[in-house]
Amino acid sequence: MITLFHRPRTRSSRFIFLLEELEAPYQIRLVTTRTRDGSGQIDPANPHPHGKVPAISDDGGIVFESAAVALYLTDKFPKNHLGPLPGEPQRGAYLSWLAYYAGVVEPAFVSKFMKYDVPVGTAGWVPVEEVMPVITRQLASGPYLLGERFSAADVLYGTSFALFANSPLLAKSQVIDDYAQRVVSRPAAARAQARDNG
Ligand SMILES: N[C@@H](CCC(=O)N[C@@H](CS)C(=O)NCC(=O)O)C(=O)O
Repeated sequence: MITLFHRPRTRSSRFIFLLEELEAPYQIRLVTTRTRDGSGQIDPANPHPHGKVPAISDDGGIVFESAAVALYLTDKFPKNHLGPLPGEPQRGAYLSWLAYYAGVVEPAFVSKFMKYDVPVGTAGWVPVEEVMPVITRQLASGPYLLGERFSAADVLYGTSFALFANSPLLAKSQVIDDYAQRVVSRPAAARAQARDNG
């Protein structure tokens, strides 16, 4: 049984979406986290080393960080084909998009939000303005990052772009808007929404 350490309306919400897609057995453990306004506290029950969400426990084994949690879950629950397994042709692409999300996409958006100039050539990531054309080009070859195949990578990217839909952080793009809508209009997303408060 998977336990998802979760705070509503945060990065852990999309893991309810993923668990619903996977039809995996899971329970939600609500935790508190620190918040930007300083009102929240790390919850000692949360196994994430910085008290962030998401984290999961699987019969005592702990997995933290969104990309790792996504990969762990799609490997463990392969029935609905949410992630190519070792040996499948798209495995490398899948791992790349997950790692790119954690190592490039998120830092790029946070840099922009903080109005930091990305020290290109030094930082391991690049500005949002370099990231988005890569993703848009990728989506030209299919409705999802892996072409015709919907995967957990789309849960990460699609929910993020849906969140930024009206934000100045994300330049208007029909391709990205359509993609985000395609992802968040899936029935599992609605089921996840209904469980977001635990
Ligand atoms: N790198 C982490 C980021 C997780 C994260 O920052 N989650 C936020 C909620 S959206 C959080 O727990 N914040 C509390 C804190 O920063 O202490 C991941 O990708 O899973």
